[in-house]
Amino acid sequence: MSVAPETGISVEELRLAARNHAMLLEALRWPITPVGLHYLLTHYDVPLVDPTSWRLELVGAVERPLSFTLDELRARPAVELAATMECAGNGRALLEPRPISQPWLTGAVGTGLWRGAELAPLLAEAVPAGSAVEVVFAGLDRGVEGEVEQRYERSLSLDEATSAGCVLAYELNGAPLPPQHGFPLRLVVPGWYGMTNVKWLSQITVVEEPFDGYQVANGYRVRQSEDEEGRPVTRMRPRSLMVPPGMPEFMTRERIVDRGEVELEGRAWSGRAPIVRVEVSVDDGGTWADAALEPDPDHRWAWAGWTFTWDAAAAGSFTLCCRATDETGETQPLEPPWNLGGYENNAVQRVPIIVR
Ligand SMILES: Nc1nc2c(c(=O)[nH]1)N[C@H]1C(S)=C(S)[C@@H](COP(=O)(O)O)O[C@H]1N2
Ligand SMILES: [Mo]
Repeated sequence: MSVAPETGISVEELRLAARNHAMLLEALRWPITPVGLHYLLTHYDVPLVDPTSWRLELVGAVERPLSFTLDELRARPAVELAATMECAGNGRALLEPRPISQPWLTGAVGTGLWRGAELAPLLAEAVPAGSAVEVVFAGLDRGVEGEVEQRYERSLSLDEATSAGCVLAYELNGAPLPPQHGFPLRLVVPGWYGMTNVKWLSQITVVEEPFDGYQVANGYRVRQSEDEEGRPVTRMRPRSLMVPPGMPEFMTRERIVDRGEVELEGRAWSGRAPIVRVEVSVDDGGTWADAALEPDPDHRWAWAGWTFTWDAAAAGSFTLCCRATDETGETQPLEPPWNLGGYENNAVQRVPIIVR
């Protein structure tokens, strides 16, 4: 991963940004993100998959290797899971110097209603060997990254794979998965950053040594330089976003509202622990006041809504911010800690606004 001195966005970054779109922030109004508005991130190409010949293989260090057709998976007991998913690189383009990769601002997030078969009982039926340590999930997409040709693959510890509530999803928001979100099957790991939610899933391999594939050993590590081993990116840090209030100016997208009470609203999530507090600042993080938080206890893994009434009594220019705190006590920072890959930037969102 290279790092840009503070120059403009390159054609390569623009090419990535035009393929991998963010969620429009006004879509925070929906508790479940409409499919076309969910963010999208695909490292290589979206594969064309023939669902009649496709199989999910569960192999490796297991007593009983298993193979499923799509119909066989659909015939198993189904679960439905509302889960917020955020790309680990969300906020990358706001770091200085800018790590060169998909140049996300703040919108690489969405909440899907995923339906599918639970992973844990499938693993239990295969009976992992006593020496098994991890489970590797492989997609059908291929590419070259960091000069390594690979399929997109990520691993989880056997413990996490059986206890995290993972779902092998074949539906999103009540319809079969669309091609770009992983048709015919994807892994959904509630609470983890997006990279672990492997799309176009075709093989699950139980292994007896820690997996050292590119997306685990090289990608998605928090480190300051290439020679550092760093630590792996795992669960989503607390974050909140607001629906941009009022109306935008076309080019700058600066917000414009009329004087008086302004209803602010947004969503907050953390993959580590439930959100316990959201605060709003109308003076660029100088002072903070509590927002009303509306978590949905039935959907722990989906973002929680929040609202705040701002009495915008005086005309002028303001910077609105929001910040979330989860039950571990972790709060979003005002300034993002930098790392080479530009991961886990959960710094508070800043929304410039003119009151007229
Ligand atoms: N097979 C495969 N799975 C993948 C990816 C990929 O490129 N290939 N991208 C990952 C990353 S980095 C993210 S953030 C999420 C994005 O999921 P979405 O495009 O459905 O929003 O998928 C993950 N799963
Ligand atoms: Mo991602």
